[in-house]
Amino acid sequence: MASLSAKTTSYTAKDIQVLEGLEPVRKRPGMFIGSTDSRGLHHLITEIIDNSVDEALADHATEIWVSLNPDGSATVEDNGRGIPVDKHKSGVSALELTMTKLHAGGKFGDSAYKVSGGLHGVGASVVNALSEWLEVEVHRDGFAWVQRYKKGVPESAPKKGEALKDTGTKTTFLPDKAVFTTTDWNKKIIEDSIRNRAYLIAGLKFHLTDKEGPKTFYFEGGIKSLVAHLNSDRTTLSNIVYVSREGNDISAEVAIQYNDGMGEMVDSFVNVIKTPDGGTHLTGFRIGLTRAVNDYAKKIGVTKEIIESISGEDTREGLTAVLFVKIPTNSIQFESQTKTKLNNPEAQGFVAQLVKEGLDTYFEENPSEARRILEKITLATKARLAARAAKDAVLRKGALEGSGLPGKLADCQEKNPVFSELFIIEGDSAAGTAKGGRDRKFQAILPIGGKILNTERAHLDKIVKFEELKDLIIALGAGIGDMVNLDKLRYHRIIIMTDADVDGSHIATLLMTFFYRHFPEIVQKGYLYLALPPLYKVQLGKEIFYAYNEEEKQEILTSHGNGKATIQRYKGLGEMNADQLRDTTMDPEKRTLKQITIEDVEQTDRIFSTLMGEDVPQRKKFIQTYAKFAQLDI
Ligand code: 0RA
Repeated sequence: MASLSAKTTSYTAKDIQVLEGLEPVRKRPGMFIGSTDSRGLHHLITEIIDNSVDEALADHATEIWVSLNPDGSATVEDNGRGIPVDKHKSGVSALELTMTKLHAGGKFGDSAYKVSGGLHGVGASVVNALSEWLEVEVHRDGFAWVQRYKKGVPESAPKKGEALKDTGTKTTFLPDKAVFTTTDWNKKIIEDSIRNRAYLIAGLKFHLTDKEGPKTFYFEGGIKSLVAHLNSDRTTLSNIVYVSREGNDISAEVAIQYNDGMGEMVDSFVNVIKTPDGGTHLTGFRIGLTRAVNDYAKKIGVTKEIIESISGEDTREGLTAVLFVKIPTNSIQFESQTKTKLNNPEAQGFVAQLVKEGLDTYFEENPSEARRILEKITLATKARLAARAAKDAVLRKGALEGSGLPGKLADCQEKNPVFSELFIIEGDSAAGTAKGGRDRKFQAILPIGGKILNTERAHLDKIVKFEELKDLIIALGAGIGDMVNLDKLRYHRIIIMTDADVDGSHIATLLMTFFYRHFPEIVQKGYLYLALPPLYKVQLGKEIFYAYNEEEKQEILTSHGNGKATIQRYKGLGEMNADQLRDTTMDPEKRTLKQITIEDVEQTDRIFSTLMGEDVPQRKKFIQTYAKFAQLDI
């Protein structure tokens, strides 16, 4: 007892020291991890993961195991060298210093490219300070060593355990509920950061285990695999061009592949941290791309007039690319607070040169693919020039014809867009009924007849010539293409109303594609909706009920004792009269609308590409799989 209490006493003195060291972290956690919400919570786990990733980048670890445990703790284990456990000159083990000293800077083994540094690189000690408890187990020098901490304070020195031959580090920690507003792990966030890291570090294998079991993330091809993944649902125009180079204080890898679509997907990373706002490395990438394209265009005799008109945007139509630069932690510069935009000036020239030379070589060695890419780019240029002319014509036409609004539009009286609704309705007859059922004060009606143009792969020049889309663009009032101005949008509720059948779903999808591609902000702001007309009318005696799906119909029947019911299945909007349409689908007091959101832009993009692209078998498979949700959940 006496010796135990003596030990406790001796640790109390040190406890105070440790506490003093980590006190600022517990006092102002936000200063170290940004926030104490879910975002801050997840910084803890990425910090620990990135320490293992550093060990992999230094070529000492090949596998990382992450588990989310039933008690809310998380474990990160690697097969690296193991954190050194030998005593530092201060008499404390290197392991304990790592876990208790703020910015135990430079760490020990020093790999040049600490992945996390400069961004979240706060060190394991911060995670330790913000954990109810943390346990670290090191396998090294032929033994297991274990040390436990509470809120950053060691319970004892590292304890030597059983003899074994392997090496590695395993950290388990329980985030402190007193610090965080939530301590629930979000698997998607963790999975995404693991997947990114697995893609960026070719050959590193991750395992993520939770109550649903283990999942492995391993991509032999590194960023080439990531580009292949991003393009997996698309028709590609070239092989993946891959180039890499190591400089003195910077290294870069780039993978590039064109597809036949119109979108641009360029992901950039600095030391495995995603830089969604780009920065100097991305600017360098664009410069290199434009120069290589221009030079090759000259070489194959594209006219001077076109070459001079090629814009950066044209070179990136259908471009999928991943750009990964590594810069030593202590010289990374990010712009301002957000830390999502790289600012190192040397990155620009370095990446520009790498991309230029890489593409020059690729074009030279693969003339038929190069020609295909150049054809696509020059087509984009020509279409852009044609669209500008056509768009000007559309706008002029609008200005010339009085109010300029399309003849088919039954507009509302309200002029404030905040209170105005536009119903885009399939078929003239349903639109006629809706005109009878609307409240003309604030509800406008625009009929759309049949299938509209598939805008997934149409250039703007074709779109503005397509009569019904032109009418829609003019009715919206916000312009089109590079002139979109949402301040001029005439309605803040745009409601697509189609029949509840296959054709109706198709038309709704085409319209959603149109908005997603040309007015993404309308979707982002939550202005786009689907109307949900009922599927059944159930008449029981004098009472009328509307059912919006099979279950509701059954419910109505059961709750009325399955009495004598007349059931009408609406095959289309046209079968309802104006009152019914108003009561079930249009009246804000009674209707249900499905708001179209962009939950996950990339996912949505993929769904649209699959639904609207040319890969018919793929589309069929998708529709069969998701038919039930296609209308509701996109
Ligand atoms: C410094 C030196 C050495 C290993 C590590 C750090 C190390 C740290 C972490 C953090 C998570 N996993 C880790 N694995 C290793 C070893 C130096 C040597 O053995 O020469």
